[in-house]
Amino acid sequence: MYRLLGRQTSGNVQKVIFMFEELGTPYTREDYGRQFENTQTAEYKALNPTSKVPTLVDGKTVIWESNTILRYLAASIGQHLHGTTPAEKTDIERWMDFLLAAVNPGYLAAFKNAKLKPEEQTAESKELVKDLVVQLKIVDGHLAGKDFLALGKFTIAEIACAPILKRCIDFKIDRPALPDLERWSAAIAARPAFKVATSAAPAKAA
Ligand SMILES: N[C@@H](CCC(=O)N[C@@H](CS)C(=O)NCC(=O)O)C(=O)O
Repeated sequence: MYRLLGRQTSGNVQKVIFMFEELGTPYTREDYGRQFENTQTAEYKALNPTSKVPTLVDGKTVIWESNTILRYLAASIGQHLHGTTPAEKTDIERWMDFLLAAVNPGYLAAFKNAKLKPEEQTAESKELVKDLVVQLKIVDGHLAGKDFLALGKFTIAEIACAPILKRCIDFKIDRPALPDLERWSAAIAARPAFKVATSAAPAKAA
């Protein structure tokens, strides 16, 4: 049985729950991170030296970095959610990498700023949020006339990107309408597996 370690409120943990629920694969999830204060222990660090969540344990194999976990699960049990050829795979994976490299800095800044008054927000964080809008416009432009990020089908690009991009859309930030991104996000959010991933369900017993 796969063991997923990570609190459900984490967008990166939600990606992995979303994947398992799409696959219909049995797994257990245990609450780790933030308020559970259990990721700085030697035991957890031996599994994941970053002390971040998620971590996936598959027998003797331990995987961390949410997008790497998705690639691992796709290769192991979810080939239909990935491409077949190297060219197909790169079409999918570039959006996963783009999420981490280009979207994530502004996403984290907007996430932190949402809890602060405007006067408490740093100039640097405001610049990052402006850049987030630039990145979201790129995704919006890419999705014009398309239902999916890559290959014309639902893939691990959607599983990696949707939990985070939905939060970006929901932030109260200064941005134009992003109709194609919003349409795509609403369609992915309507999937039962996404609803399970983003609901506040307690951890299943390990
Ligand atoms: N790039 C990593 C980021 C992991 C990460 O930053 N996780 C956050 C939650 S989204 C975390 O562990 N925060 C500290 C905590 O929950 O204790 C991944 O995608 O897995």
